[in-house]
Amino acid sequence: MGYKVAVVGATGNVGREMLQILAERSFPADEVVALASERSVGQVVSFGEDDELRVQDLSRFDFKGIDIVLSSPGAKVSAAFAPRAAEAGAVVIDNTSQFRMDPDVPLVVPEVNPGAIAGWCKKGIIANPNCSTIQMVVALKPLHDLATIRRVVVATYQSVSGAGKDAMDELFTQTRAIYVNDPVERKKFTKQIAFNVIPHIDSFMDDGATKEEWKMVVETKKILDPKIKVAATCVRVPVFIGHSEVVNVEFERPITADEARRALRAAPGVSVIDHRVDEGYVTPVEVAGEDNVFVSRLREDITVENGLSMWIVGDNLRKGAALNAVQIAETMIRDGHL
Ligand code: 11C
Repeated sequence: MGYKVAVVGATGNVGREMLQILAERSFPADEVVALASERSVGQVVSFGEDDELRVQDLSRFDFKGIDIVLSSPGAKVSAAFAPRAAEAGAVVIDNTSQFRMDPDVPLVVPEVNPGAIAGWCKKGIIANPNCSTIQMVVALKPLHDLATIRRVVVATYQSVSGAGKDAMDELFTQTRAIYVNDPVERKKFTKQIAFNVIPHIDSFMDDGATKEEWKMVVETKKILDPKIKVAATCVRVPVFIGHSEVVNVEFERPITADEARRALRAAPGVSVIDHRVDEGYVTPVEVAGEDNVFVSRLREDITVENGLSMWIVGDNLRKGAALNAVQIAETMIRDGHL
């Protein structure tokens, strides 16, 4: 017998990807329900190549009988519906920032801390980390196991799909407007995004960091190791899908680029494409639609003790969001939690 699955936020970028990935991976579901806010009710969303689902109203939906909820509706919506769904007996795997730092909610990347899933029963909720954190910790985990990471300095180059469908439209519309000499209109982004980069993702905090940067710091500590220091600068770039990161790491012990490459090649969820020639590295347009996190440009950094630099790229909608959530559900089934 299969599971009953509900996808919340089914009309959004991540919700659509969740439905696609459930179908693609033949997730053992007897029934899949698409839920969203009242204004999307009646819309039809694709489920795999051949099927379609009619969107139902989240606010009126009775979660009784649902086993697994995969959700990405926005933090406020999750705050309101997730406890209700968990109360009705479902496990909620939530992709928003709402529950990530709750000590009673595990924050999980299956390749990194699958053991944390056991804590799901405290609230019936598991949090999916932020996309820029996920792809970084997948690559850092095997290196941490090898030489113990002390400090990470990361700069991100994040695609507009992380900010939703409207943001993707804004990049397209602005790019077109510039080509045809129309006025450039801003809606979602605080500055022009076409042919530009914006060092600002999510809201500003009191210390001058943005919330996106703060998330990379605290989520890395919760998932990988509270002792790791992280300095992050998050930047939006005019790329549709795929986040990239320049990551500089300081370790406790010496580690060569060759050792790191070998460890990364053996690690789950990582592909190393690192040839020191033209085209011997990976860019975001090449990883859109891929499941793995890709590492290129690995090299020793001799300006610090035991330092390495690298370039990490991942599909932010897949491993950075929907795929990670589905993998959490798959791990729960494999390990007998469901
Ligand atoms: C972005 N990382 O690229 C964000 C999107 O906390 O889940 C995901 C925000 C979050 O804009």
